[in-house]
Amino acid sequence: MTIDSQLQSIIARFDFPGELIECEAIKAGHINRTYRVRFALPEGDARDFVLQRINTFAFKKPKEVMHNVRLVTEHLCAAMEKQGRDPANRVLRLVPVKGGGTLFEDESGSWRAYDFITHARTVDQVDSPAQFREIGRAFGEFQSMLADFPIEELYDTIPNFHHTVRRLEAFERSVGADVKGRAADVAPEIEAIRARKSEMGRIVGMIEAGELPLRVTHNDTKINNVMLDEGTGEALCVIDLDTVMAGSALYDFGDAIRYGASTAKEDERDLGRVRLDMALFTAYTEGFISETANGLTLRELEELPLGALVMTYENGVRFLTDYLDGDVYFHIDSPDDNLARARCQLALLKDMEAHRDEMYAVVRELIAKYR
Ligand code: GN1
Ligand code: MG
Repeated sequence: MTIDSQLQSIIARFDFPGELIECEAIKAGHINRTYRVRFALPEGDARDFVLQRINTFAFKKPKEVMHNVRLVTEHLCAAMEKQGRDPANRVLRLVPVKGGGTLFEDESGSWRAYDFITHARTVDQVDSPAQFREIGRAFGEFQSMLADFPIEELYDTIPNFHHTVRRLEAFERSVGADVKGRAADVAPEIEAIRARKSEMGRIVGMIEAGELPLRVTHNDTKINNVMLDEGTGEALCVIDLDTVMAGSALYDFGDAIRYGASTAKEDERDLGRVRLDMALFTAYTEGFISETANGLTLRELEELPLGALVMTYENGVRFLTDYLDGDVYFHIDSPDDNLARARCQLALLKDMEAHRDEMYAVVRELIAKYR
C-alpha cells in the first residue's frame, strides 16, 4: 500500500520496531485524528500501534497532556504489577520518540504513539446490561487504582473542562455573538438550558464548598473509551487519557451514563427514541460501585445520579455552543450534527429528570450492598 509521505516521515520519528507496512486512518472520537500503523518484525510477525495527532485546538498544551498521560500510565502499570497482574495490553503504553520524550511536534501538528491493544474491540452502543456493568467496573477500578496518585502533579489539560458554570457563561457569549445567525432557530433549546441553570451548577458549588473532593478522574468516560476482550468481553483497557486530571467522581460516573445508558445514539434525530434505560443504569452503577464503595465518600456515592444529570446537560450546552459558533470544536459529518447532538442530550436529560427518584433509590440500594 502507499502511505502518505508526510505520515511516513512522522512515523519515522518514533521508535517503532521493524518495517512499516500499513497505515490506516481509524475513526475514533470527535477530537483527535487516529491511525493504526503496522510493522513487520524481523521474526516474521507483525505488530500494530496507534499513531495520533493531538487536536491542538482542544488541547492547547500538548506537552502537558503527555506529561499527564505518562505519569498516569506509569502509575497504573505499577499498581497492576503490585497486584501481580501483567499490565501488557491492559494499560496504554507510549512509544518513545527517537532521541527522547513521547511527543513529536512539527508544522503538521503534535503526535504521539501507543501500543495497539490487541484482541479487543470497542462498542458505540451497549449490547447488554452485563457488558455495561463490566464497563462500569473498569471505570470504577480506574478510579480506585489512581486513588493514591498525587493529584497536584497533574496539569489541567483543558482548564475548567467540566466547570458547568463556566460552560454556561461561554454558551451565553455564543448566544450573544450569534456569529452564524442560528440563535433564533434554537430558541426552545436555549430556553431549556437557561431553565436548568442553577441546579446544574450544583456539582461545581459542592466542590467549591469542600463537600465533594477532587480526585484523579478520566473525564471522558464514553463506553467506547474502554477496550473489551473480543472473546470474553472482559474490559481490558481504559483508553483516551487526554483529559485525565483533577475532577469529581460524579463526572466520570455521569458521563458514562449519559452516553451508555441512553436508548439511542448521541446524535439520534428521532427524539422519541431517546430515553434513559434503567436496566442499563442499574447495571453500570453496580459495576462502578462494586469497585468504589469504600474509596469514595458516602456523599459522593449518594450524589452519583446528579453526575448523570449534569453531564448530560453540560454536553448539551457544549454541543449547542459549538453549533452557534459554527462547529469549530467537535468534528461533524453533516451541518446539523451538533444541533442534533444538543437536542438529543436535552431529550435524554428530560427523561433522566423523570427517573431522578428511581436513580437515587438504585444508588442507595447498591451502596447498602457494597459498603
Ligand atoms: C469528545 O474525544 P471524544 O470524542 O471521546 C469530548 C468529550 C465529549 C464527547 C462527546 C476533549 O470526546 O468531552 O463528552 O466528545 N472530548 C473533548 O461525544 O472535548
Ligand atoms: Mg476524547
